Amino acid sequence: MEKAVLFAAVLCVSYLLDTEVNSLEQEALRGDVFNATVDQSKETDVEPRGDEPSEPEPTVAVSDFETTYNYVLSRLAAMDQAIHRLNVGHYTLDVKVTQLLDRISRLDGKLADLEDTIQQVSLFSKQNRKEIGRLEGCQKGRRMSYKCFLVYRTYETYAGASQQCQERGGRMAMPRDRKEQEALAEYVRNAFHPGNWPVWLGINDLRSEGLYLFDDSTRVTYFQWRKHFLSSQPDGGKRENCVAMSSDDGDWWDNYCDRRMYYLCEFDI
Ligand SMILES: [Ca+2]
Repeated sequence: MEKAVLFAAVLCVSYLLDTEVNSLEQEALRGDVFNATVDQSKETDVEPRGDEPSEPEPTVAVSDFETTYNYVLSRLAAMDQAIHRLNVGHYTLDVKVTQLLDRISRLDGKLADLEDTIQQVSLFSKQNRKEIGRLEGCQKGRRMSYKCFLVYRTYETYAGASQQCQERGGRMAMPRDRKEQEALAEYVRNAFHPGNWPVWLGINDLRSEGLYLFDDSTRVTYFQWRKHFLSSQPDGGKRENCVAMSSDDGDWWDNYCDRRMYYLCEFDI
């Protein structure tokens, strides 16, 4: 009885061992196949084992690689062509930029010439205006032995009148003695008769109150202030620093310099 039980146990253990060994062999076999696949993917000249699939997997990998390789080559060729076209375009652009710079340089030269011409024309224009002003002053105005007076019937401040006279080639009227004062008074009276208008002379005490200077900064020595018991001049103090002549009697009045009125210019003969 004991022998029978022992024999059964030995059979059972033997069966279990066989089963386990078969299982291990199968696992080992799968491991070999896996290793062989990996090796063949690395080295294509290794022969596959007889009981394994021989061709598909390595062939597919090589084919993909070739396809990718060819694609990369074609892209490189396309890029090479694109770079060539860019180089050609760059060269063309460079030539055009050089041509454009040449044209701009020539235009700059012409523009400089044009500016010179405009400046010359402007200078001639100013000189002509002065020449015309001098001719007009002596043709239309009051001519004395060495200068001419002319009245202008446009409203200007003292400073504006001074500028206008100079642009016409003259200066503000500066009666320097009794003879000039009387000639100027007669001219202005006749010009506005029978009206009475104030007209700027080139006399002011802008620099120092009470110190009257002509517009060319020379000292005034002869005066023709209005003398009247109601309104003797000058009476404006520091508020009124520019001098005008009244056209009816030729007397002088001090006025606000910003007041706008007619003005007298004088011109050298
Ligand atoms: Ca004054």
